[in-house]
Amino acid sequence: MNDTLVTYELDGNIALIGLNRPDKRNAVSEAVITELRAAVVRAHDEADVAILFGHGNNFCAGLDLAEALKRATGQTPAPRKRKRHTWHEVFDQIERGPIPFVAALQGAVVGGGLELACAAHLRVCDETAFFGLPEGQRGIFVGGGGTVRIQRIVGTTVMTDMMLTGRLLTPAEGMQEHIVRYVAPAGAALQKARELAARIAQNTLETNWKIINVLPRIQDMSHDDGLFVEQLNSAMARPPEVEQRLREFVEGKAAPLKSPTS
Ligand code: 1HE
Repeated sequence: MNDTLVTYELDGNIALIGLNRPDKRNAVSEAVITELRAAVVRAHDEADVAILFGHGNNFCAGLDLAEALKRATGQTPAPRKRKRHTWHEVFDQIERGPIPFVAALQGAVVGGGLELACAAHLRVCDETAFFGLPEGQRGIFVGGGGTVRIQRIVGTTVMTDMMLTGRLLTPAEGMQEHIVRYVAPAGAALQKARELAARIAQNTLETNWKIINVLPRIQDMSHDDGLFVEQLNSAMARPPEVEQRLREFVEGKAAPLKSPTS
């Protein structure tokens, strides 16, 4: 552990990205998002798989409510321009980037913490985990992509219940609602995530890229479009003549490009 808000470690070809604000239950401030963005970009460059976890007893207590209060009361001035919401940008980099992310979850996985977890491609929790969307109680609304990601995972009925009543889900309910795929003993979520990441890292980069980038897009398509894109992707191997054409150019044997007027 070090004194940054987000830790980064490279273990072979697996990056470990840790939310590191345990005294505030890893609540997500703008500074956390900035460090998370840097860690994710670095993992894209250096790793084949990444793990997202929280230092301490909780994965993440969601939006930093103290910062939110400052914004709500005008103590933090509103930005002059409308920019893309930083959470949307960074969570999309996780979900739609070049490498798979595994989330290791324990304790509180609530609000924006659940939204962040759901940007990962595979989630494992331990027996201490609980999942919730307390936005209703705080008088706010989900803003980290939850309406898109969480709703697709658990469905409208479950998400509506979680938001209206503030109901917290147990690990068993998390399994039932597809929030997690694995439940480990208390304290063992990160170890389980490392095992899963090591297995995922044995796949080719190309197939992992297709699994995390093609599958979710096809989910958003019609039946016909989905089958068409599946065929394109399953037949995406480069035909042998590509190498020949590239070689011709590199070796100066390709026909020169003609100007439109010649
Ligand atoms: C925080 C936050 C936070 C804790 N922002 N400071 N999220 C929530 O509504 C969840 C709010 N948090 C909690 O309900 C509880 O803290 C927990 C169930 C997560 C953990 O309970 P516990 O008993 O272990 O810790 P605690 O005593 O409540 O909190 C410890 C410290 O962390 C305390 O600060 P301290 O200076 O008094 O020690 C808390 O104030 C601080 N803390 N959570 C700021 N969230 C883009 S839209 C997303 C919308 C949302 O995410 S809404 C959900 C927000």
